[in-house]
Amino acid sequence: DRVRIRTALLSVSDKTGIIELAKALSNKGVKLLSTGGTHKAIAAAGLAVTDVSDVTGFPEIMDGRVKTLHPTVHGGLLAIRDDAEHQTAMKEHGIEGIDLAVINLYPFEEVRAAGGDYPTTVENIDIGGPAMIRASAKNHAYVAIVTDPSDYAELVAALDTNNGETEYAFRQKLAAKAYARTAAYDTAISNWFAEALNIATPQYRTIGGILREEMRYGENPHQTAGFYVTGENRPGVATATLLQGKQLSYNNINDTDGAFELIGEFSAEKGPACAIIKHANPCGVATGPTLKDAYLRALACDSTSAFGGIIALNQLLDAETAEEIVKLFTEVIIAPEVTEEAKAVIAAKKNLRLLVTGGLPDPRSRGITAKTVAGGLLVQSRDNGVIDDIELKVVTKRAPTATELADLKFAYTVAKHVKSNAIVYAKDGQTAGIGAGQMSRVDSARIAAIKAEDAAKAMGWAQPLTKGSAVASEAFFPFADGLLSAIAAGATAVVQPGGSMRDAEVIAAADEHNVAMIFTGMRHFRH
Ligand code: 93A
Repeated sequence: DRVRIRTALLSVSDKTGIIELAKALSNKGVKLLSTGGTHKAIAAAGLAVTDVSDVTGFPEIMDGRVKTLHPTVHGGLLAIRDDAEHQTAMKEHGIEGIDLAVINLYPFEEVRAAGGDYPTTVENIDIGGPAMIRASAKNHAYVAIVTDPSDYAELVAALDTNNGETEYAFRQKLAAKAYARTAAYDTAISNWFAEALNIATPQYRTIGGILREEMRYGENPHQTAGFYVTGENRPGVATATLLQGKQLSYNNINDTDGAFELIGEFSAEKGPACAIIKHANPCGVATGPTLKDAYLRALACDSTSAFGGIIALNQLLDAETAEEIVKLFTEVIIAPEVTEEAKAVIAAKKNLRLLVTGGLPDPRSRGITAKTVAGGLLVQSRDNGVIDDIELKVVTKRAPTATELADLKFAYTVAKHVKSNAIVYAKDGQTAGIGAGQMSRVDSARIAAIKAEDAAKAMGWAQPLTKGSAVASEAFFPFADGLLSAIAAGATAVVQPGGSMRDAEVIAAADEHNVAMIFTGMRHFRH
């Protein structure tokens, strides 16, 4: 099951390490075939290399769209070497076996990420490359296929060890990687189309991505993990630049994503805003006259839980805010931009990770979310509903005041990013108490109220912020009990989707306490 490499075909867009590899192969007496640009680079290095056109007897045509799509190339890659009929066909048509293919594709993903225009992006869809990769990988019984420049060294080492031959197990492994590559490539293409055409229908989307990095471990140390990127052109944890601190962990990435998706709801014109996240749930969110105020107000909601959390900011992080943040142990800070002064402040905390995104995600943008279930994947379009776009319905005798309405919208926006069942109390653009992830809505309401009392004690406030607050429930109150619990905590205004069989009961309970309630008609379950 060992195969001597006599002929190799090199066709690469990313020319990293290709000359060194060509030299090593050449030194082993391997005949090199290559396409236009790759041929030029190898020949320029003074190595003997044959142009694929000389093998096919056909020039590269149509700006290179057709260069390797030829029976001589594909026959050379696909022929079963010890099959008599295949041998006859090879002789009859002058086909030479190709034992090694080194191919990487037109940089579709890079062009897409750089926001290339439509025709440029389309032109970067590689056809011949994936065809050769898939052909070589299918025929891994005889052909070695290398698609990743970081595997060149291992290939050369393997040839060194095995006297110019490749082993079956090695070729198998390379083939597996090759199909992972072409699958990821086509996934990127299909998702680019879905984005370009603004389609969120599952049939037009594929789930998958390119492995960006292997994590040290997953959610727990005994689990393996990797971070796959889909190439979506969206400011966030996948596209951010890590300015300092060690590699993000699995949990960091998950929490940071939650933090930044939440803060994306607060566009610049809404003024400074800050979200502090623990275990993918916010433990404090606030707006403020300055970013520092927003941070301190977010922190006040639950300063105990904020320890070791993730902090997301909706605008340029300045030194004053950074000075406050570094007083607390924080895992990650993520912001659209950071001043040089703020960078210097954060530099003092070596382990603190600082991520810069260059912008805020658009909460209205389409996209997909996915989760695994045993034997499958559940895929849905992003929850891109925004309360500002909803026609709100006042269902109680009393309508909310302007202040209450602002807080209702704020609370509802935060509740969208809290695991169900979610209850969020807010006052003056600051969360007062957050109840997350409970199996019962009443429990979420109660826990949020307890958290608000704890916060008042910790801050030395006369009373919790829930007194005179607005409260949001991300799904309807099935009974009046959850609402009554919120009213008992001091809420004077309520927002919820409505739609329960017992809406009338719930509305009556609100009216009885002179509480203003609005229905959104849009649920924000998050499980
Ligand atoms: O335009 S293609 O889809 N048609 C082809 O026949 C073909 N053959 C190789 N793209 C094709 N390639 C790709 O060209 C390879 O996958 C590689 O990315 C690139 C190398 O071109 P060059 O050697 O001219 O730089």
